[in-house]
Amino acid sequence: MSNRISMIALLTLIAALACTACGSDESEINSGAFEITAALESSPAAVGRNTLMVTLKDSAGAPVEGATLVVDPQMLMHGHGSTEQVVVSEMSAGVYKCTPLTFQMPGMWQVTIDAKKGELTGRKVFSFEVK
Ligand SMILES: [Cu+2]
Repeated sequence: MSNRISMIALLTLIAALACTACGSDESEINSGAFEITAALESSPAAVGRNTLMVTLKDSAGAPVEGATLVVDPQMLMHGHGSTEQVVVSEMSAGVYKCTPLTFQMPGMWQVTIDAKKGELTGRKVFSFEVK
């Protein structure tokens, strides 16, 4: 089990490095027990308050209700996070509204979503440029 986890971590790292190498501004990594889909309510992301809609499904594609989500926006190049705490509320089965996602300055932001339900955990990390 722990071998499998380190293999997933390694593959995730390779994927991250590969995407950095290809020079893309946007990257996306999904790992763990869930299929996590995330979309900003209005795109591209703007300086100020944004809203993120997250859809959580299990490996069979069924919506995951009642999960705990932690959403953490970070500006890695500057070593700081957001000025506001993200509040998560479940709107319907497996659909979570995360707001405010506050980007206080333009540039590259990375958002990490950690999902947990019972023993199952999953993570999605994605990054994009805020203009
Ligand atoms: Cu910054």
